[in-house]
Amino acid sequence: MTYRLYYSEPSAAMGVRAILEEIGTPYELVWTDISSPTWRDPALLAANPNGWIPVLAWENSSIYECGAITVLLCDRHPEAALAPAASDPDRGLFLQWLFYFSSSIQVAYQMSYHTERFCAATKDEDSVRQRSARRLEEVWQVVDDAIGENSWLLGERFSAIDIYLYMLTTWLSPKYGHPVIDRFANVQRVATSAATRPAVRSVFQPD
Ligand SMILES: N[C@@H](CCC(=O)N[C@@H](CS)C(=O)NCC(=O)O)C(=O)O
Repeated sequence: MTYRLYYSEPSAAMGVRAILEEIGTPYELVWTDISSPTWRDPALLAANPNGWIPVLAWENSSIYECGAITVLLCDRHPEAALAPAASDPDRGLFLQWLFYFSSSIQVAYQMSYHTERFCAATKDEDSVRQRSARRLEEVWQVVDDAIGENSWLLGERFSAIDIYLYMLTTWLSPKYGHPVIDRFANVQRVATSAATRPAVRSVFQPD
């Protein structure tokens, strides 16, 4: 069985690809053009009517949403030890950060990068853009405080959400008025450690 990942660079699909690399399972990339604000490949729209990547397909199934794909891959490949099992005391925290990343942090980035989707009138876009930059400060501060002196989000145990965290830090952009990562020393430490893992490096900093 080979997974198929609807993919583009840079994009949210890169975190899923790094997880597939960590697992070491066969996968194919379906290179997908998301550059146009209006046009999407019908094959992508059939798999995800939102027109977003990532989409993960396998056998006769496919799903979208980074968070859902992360849980699915971790659960289908427990041998990779990328997530606490359902009965593990750390499972709750794993899910908490995964949902926080996709529902709070990713949305704050969307407010910055796709401001028009959050405004009824063009005149409001600057206000939303500025607020989203401040919102990113707020949400990253929450993560930074929670990490404290830990090595990873789950303490001393690496998991798939550390890859997700790293990917999200790569989206911080001074051009959009976002805070610099140095403001969040604990987040930066986890991101730097995640980035040095061979699987992650092979996706985000290929030779
Ligand atoms: N909630 C979705 C968001 C995915 C997302 O925003 N993907 C971006 C790439 S980074 C995309 O496809 N953007 C195209 C668009 O927004 O039209 C997820 O977590 O998978």
